[in-house]
Amino acid sequence: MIKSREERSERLWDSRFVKTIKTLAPGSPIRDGLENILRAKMGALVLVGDNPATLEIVDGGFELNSEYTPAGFYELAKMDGAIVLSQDGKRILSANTQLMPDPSIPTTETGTRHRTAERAAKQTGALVVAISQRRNIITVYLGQLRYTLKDIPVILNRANQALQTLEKYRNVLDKGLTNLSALEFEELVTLYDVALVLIRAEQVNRIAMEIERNVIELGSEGKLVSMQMEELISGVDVAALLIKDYCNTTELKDYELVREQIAELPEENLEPFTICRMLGYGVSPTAMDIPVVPRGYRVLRQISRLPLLVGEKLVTHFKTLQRIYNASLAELDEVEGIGEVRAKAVKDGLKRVREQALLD
Ligand code: 3AT
Ligand code: 3AT
Ligand code: MN
Repeated sequence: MIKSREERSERLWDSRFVKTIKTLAPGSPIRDGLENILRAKMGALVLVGDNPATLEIVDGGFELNSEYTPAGFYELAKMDGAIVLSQDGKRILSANTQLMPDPSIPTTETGTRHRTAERAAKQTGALVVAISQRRNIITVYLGQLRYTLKDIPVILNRANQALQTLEKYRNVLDKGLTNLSALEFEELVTLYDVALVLIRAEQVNRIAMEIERNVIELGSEGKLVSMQMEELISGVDVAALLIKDYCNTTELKDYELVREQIAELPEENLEPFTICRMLGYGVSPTAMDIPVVPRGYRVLRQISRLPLLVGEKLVTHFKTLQRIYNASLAELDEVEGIGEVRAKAVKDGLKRVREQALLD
């Protein structure tokens, strides 16, 4: 299975870190408590974890073991020291404690609260959150990672700008895809055409992934952005379909490999020559305009109510889009999963997609 956009975005953004950001996102109980402290212009040091190795660095304070509530958490933050929460964040284990991580662990922070937070996270691998009283910011330490939570308006602003970029790129991609469809039906596609559209599709994916991260960080404040994004990207992964149509191999697992390679390409390498090579063509940078023919996966997806599996059977049987297009009703009927009615639907559907593409 080709990985969904969200899964890929999580992989690029360490999955444990993403989970942490979700538990600290607006609308979550822990974030509510942290915001109360921030608004009251207080500071805080919070250790989240309950395994013995983590609790080893906790000294003194009061044992509580009571249910976590944002209000209770806020009251306890009025005391000096650190608050310790259970791993799931559901209980307040102790308050007014002193954290004593190994002082030889390097830290780049200056104040004692933040130096302690960074060391404690590095030593235990646990989540430690520090609220700076002086600077009014929340810093998250997770193992070796350090991240400052951004103000919601700042993220919202960034997300909205990204949405505008996404819309522009999406329009360019759509034009490219329609143009490609026209070339496909006229058998005039070159490898270079494919590479260009594939790059556009990947760019749309990348912006969408960036917005996805913003949505995660926005928590309950991110619903509108999320809805707008879903509207701008269709459910199908066009890049994956282009690879299935043109990749110089018929092994399904190779398609997925190519998809991942392209997803991991650094921005500066996202250019036609690299893409052509990844698709399995031994071309030179000056000779990428070789003719290629599509298998038809992408165009078949544009026929409404044609199940994915039936489309794949068609490609397996006929090998190219052109052959499917030229097949008679009787020939289409021979394919497993295709009867008289569906054969007609395929024929009409392809005719419609072709006319549409040649019209634009
Ligand atoms: P107060 O009674 O609140 O003044 P306290 O013993 O409760 O003192 P705090 O935890 O409030 O102490 O810490 C106050 C400041 O003391 C914070 C930090 O700047 C400084 N401090 C505490 N421990 C150390 C340390 N080990 N090294 C350097 N500075 C420290
Ligand atoms: P601010 O940005 O000033 O809030 P800071 O990193 O400069 O934080 P401070 O030295 O001012 O830190 O200390 C502020 C408080 O942090 C004092 C104490 O309540 C808490 N704190 C500092 N070190 C520890 C520790 N090892 N364990 C528990 N609490 C600590
Ligand atoms: Mn300070």
